[in-house]
Amino acid sequence: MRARSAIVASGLVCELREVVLRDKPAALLDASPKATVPVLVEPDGTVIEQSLDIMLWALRQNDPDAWLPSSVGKVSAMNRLITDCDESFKFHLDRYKYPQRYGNVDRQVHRGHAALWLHELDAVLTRRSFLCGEKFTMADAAIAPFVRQFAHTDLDWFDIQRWPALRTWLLRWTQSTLFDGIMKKYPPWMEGQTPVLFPG
Ligand SMILES: N[C@@H](CCC(=O)N[C@@H](CS)C(=O)NCC(=O)O)C(=O)O
Repeated sequence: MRARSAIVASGLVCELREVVLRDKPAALLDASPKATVPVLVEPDGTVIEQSLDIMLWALRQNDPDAWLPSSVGKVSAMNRLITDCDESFKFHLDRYKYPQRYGNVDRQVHRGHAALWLHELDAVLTRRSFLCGEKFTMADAAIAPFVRQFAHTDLDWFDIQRWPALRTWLLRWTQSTLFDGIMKKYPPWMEGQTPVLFPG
């Protein structure tokens, strides 16, 4: 979702190869043995295998909506938010979602830790409409997919939390045309098929 968002925002068009994670094609493993998605292969064969790097790759070429921060201070603010998301929130989110994959940890404990950060985000979003200001930027696009995952793990619980600003922010994103564009489903890629373009 991160990579697709930035590609849509940049106006670039890529060939998209949808991968089913339990049946990874050899071409993915050849390009990127670490075998996670997304992976972007540039025309010269350079492989980019981190979602954030793919976002930067796209937005540094073209950023018509100014998703990238415009000052050093804003870069640090964005990096701090994304690092908190990827290093701490995601750790607890994974254990809240899949306690059995982590030795049957207590999912409520991890939900509690993750929720502390969501309280902080709600406080930020009470002061401004989006994470880094009054417009949607890379920080929102990078973080919203994980907040949505958290919400959908137990929607009834999420909905009764006192996070009005966070909920409004999430809803604005899930009701956007950007969200529709990145959620479009594609059949799994097969060797030799006609290339599928994204956005298509
Ligand atoms: N840090 C990587 C994480 C990528 C990642 O973990 N992707 C998941 C899917 S969202 C994956 O490919 N998992 C491998 C698997 O389930 O086999 C990034 O942001 O690109």
